[in-house]
Amino acid sequence: MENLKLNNENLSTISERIAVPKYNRKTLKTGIVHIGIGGFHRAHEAFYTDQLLQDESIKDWGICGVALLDFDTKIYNTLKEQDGLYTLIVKELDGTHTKRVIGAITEYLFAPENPTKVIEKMASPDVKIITLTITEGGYNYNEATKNFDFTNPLIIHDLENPNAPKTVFGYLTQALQLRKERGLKGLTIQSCDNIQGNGHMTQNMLLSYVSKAEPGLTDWIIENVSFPNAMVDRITPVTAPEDITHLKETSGIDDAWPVVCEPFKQWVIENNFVAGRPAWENVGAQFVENVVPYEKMKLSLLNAGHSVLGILGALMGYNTIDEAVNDHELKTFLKNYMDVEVTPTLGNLKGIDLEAYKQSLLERFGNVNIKDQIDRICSETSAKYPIFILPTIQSQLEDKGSIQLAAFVTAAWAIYSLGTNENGDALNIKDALKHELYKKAIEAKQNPTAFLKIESVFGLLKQNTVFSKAFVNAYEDITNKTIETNLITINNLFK
Ligand code: CS2
Repeated sequence: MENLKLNNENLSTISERIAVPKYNRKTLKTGIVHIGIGGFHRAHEAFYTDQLLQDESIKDWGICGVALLDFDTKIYNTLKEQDGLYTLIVKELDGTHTKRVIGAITEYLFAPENPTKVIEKMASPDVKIITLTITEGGYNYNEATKNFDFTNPLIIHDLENPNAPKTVFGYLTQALQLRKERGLKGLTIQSCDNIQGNGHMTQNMLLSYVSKAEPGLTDWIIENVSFPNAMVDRITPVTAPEDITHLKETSGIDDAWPVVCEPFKQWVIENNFVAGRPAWENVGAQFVENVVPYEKMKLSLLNAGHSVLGILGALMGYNTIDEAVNDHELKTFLKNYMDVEVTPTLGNLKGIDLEAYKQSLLERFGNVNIKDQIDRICSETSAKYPIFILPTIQSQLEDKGSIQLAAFVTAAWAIYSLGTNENGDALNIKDALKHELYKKAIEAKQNPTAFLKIESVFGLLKQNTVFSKAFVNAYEDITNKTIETNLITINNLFK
C-alpha cells in the first residue's frame, strides 16, 4: 500500500481506506473561532462538529483554529501542511482502532505571526461563537486572592500592547471592541475547559481584564455576549510516535499529528447562545438549563480520580493510568475516595445513576488500549488541584466529613514534588509552579505543612487544623513506609 500524505488532494484516495469528510469544506462559512487546537479540541468539539457537518445543508459552522502561543507552532504548521485535516483514532475497548479524517477545521491561524488577522477573524460578522481550550491555568485566576492575576507578565504586556496581545484576554478585548465600534452583533464565548462554572469563570476573568484595558466596553459585553457553562469529557492521551507509525503501517496514511482518544464522549452545555449555535444535540451533545451538577460530578470524580491515580501511581513507578488503576490497592483507595469523600459533596444529582457513573470511570481508566500517560495527568497539577480536589476537601471540612484520603494524596504530591519516585527514578515534572513546589517540598522535609503555604493552590487550607493534622500524619506515613503498604493500611480502615 502506497503511503499517502494527508491533505485535500489525496482525500478521495484516502476515502478508500478510512472514513473522510463527505461535505464540501470549501463552501463552509467560519462560524466558530477556536483558541487552543490541542488534542482535546480535535477529539471533542471538532469531532462533534464534523459529525454534524455530514448533513450538507449545514453551511455556517466551519471552525477556524487559532494557535495562540509561540509554542503552538508545530500544530499550526501541521494543520497548514495538511489543509486542516487530521485523523482521529478512537481506541476501542476491544483493542480495535476506529479511524476517520476530520474536516471541521477549515481555517487555522498562528496568532504570534499575525495578531491582527486573529482579531479581525474574531470580529468577523460570520463568527457567532468563540470557543476555548486554554487549560485550567489559562484563565489567570488566583485561588489565594479569588481574583484575576494582574501581576502575570503576559497580562502586563497585553495592557501595554493592546494591538499585539499574547493572552486570550487581550485578543478577546480587541475583537469585542471592534465588534462594538462596527455596530456588529455580540457573540457567545464558550469555554471547553475543566473548570467548575467555566462560563462564569470566563466571563468574570474577561470582565476583570476589560475593566482595566477598555472600561467603556464592559456594559456592551454584559449586554451582548453570553458565556454558557459546559461539562466536557473525552480522555485524550498525548499522541505517541507509535500512533503515527501504526497509522502509516495499517492504513498507509502519512499524518504528522493524528489524535488518539477513548470511545466515550460527553458534552453537556447550558443553552445560552446569543447569536445562534450548531445543533450539536443532533450528534449527541446535551443542552440543559443548569450544568453545574454535571460539571461538579465530572471534575471531582473523573478529573480528581485521574490526579489520585497519577500522583500515587507516579510515586509507585507506574507510567500509565491503566497500570495504576489495575493495581488492586490503588483501585480500592480510589473507590474509597470517590465513595467516602467525594460522593457526600455532590448533593442531589437528579436523573444520574452515580454508582453506574463511578463504575464506568473505573472501566474507562482501565482501558489498556489508550495508554493515557501519567506524565500528562500530573502535568500542571498546581492548576488542577484547586479545581479537582480542593472543593471536595473544603466541603468535607465544612460538613465534618472524612478528608483523610485527600490529605494522603496531598502529602503524596508534596513527596512527588521532590522529583523522584519510590524506585529512585527521576519524575518528569511539568508545572508552571515547578520551582516553587520544589522549594516548598524541600522545606516540608523539616516541617511538612510548609508545602501547604502555596496559597494560589491551597487557599487557606494550611490554617485548618483538622486538615493540617491529617496531612502531617500522611506525610510521615509516606516517609516511613511505601505507598503500597500505606494503601493496604488505609484500605483496611475503610473496609
Ligand atoms: C485529565 C483530563 O488533564 C487531566 O488531568 O483529567 O485531561 C481528562 O482526561 C479529561 O478531562 C477527560 O475528559
